[in-house]
Amino acid sequence: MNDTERYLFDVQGYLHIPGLLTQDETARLHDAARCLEHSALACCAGPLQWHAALHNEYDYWRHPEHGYFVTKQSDGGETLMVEDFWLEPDAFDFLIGHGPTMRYVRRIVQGRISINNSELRIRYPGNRTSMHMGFPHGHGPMYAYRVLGNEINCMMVRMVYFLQDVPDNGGPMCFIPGSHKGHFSLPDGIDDMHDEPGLVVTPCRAGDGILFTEACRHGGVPVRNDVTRYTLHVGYGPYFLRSQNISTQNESVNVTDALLARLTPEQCELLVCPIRQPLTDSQTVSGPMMHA
Ligand SMILES: O=C(O)CCC(=O)C(=O)O
Repeated sequence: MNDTERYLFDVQGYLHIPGLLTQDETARLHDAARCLEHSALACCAGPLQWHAALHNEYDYWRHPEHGYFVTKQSDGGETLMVEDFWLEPDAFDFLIGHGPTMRYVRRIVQGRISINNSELRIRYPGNRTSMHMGFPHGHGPMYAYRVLGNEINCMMVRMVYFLQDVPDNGGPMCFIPGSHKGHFSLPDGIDDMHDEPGLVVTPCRAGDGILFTEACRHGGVPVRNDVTRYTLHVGYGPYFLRSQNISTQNESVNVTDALLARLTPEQCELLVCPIRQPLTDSQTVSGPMMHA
């Protein structure tokens, strides 16, 4: 992240990064995302296996072999969400500690960093992502945006990888720039995201990234063409933040022995911290980790 990018990130609360992934990486991830969609949909045909403890409005299925979580949500059209997508071997592994990404994240998260969130979002035609965060929710301790000692010092941030072109009508992300520093709630009576004052829609090309602080108000405008949108979302923050996936919020990050065995020690350190011990396979995939 150069000084101009840092300036923009500070002013806006997000940064559009063209060409973050190579063409080859993007194509491989897009193919892998579509394969994962098939196994995730098959998973959803099975019995319901999980009820998120903190968000009991979400029903989850868990892949019996690889251990990732799948949920479906409907806002207009449907979203299929696969949390901990890199538990599916092994096309996604290189994103754990991805050099170009880490060079951005290290400029805005200080000290030891870990990954706290990973989602494949599949947004079908008609679907939108409702606006969330901004003041006051985004100012909470886990999402805070601060500048300390002349350095940006964020809590949770997210990198989104675009695996295909997402034009204006393809359901791009949208932001309220500057809302990470806002002090007032959205005025009453605004029900449609397009009516939110200051909304900026961010169409992207395949391989682009968007980095944002969770403090910034954001969402995704409806998919109005007939193309399913595939994006990968990875959350980073100081090492002491626990999982920010909905399925395992504030618990340990969901890893399996199989995933850790194929990663480098540096990659493992991003997922597993001394005070954030992972649950082992025997505690997880076989069932005792299930919530009531
Ligand atoms: O991709 C979208 O449509 C919205 C993404 C989002 O809300 C998030 O990553 O937190």
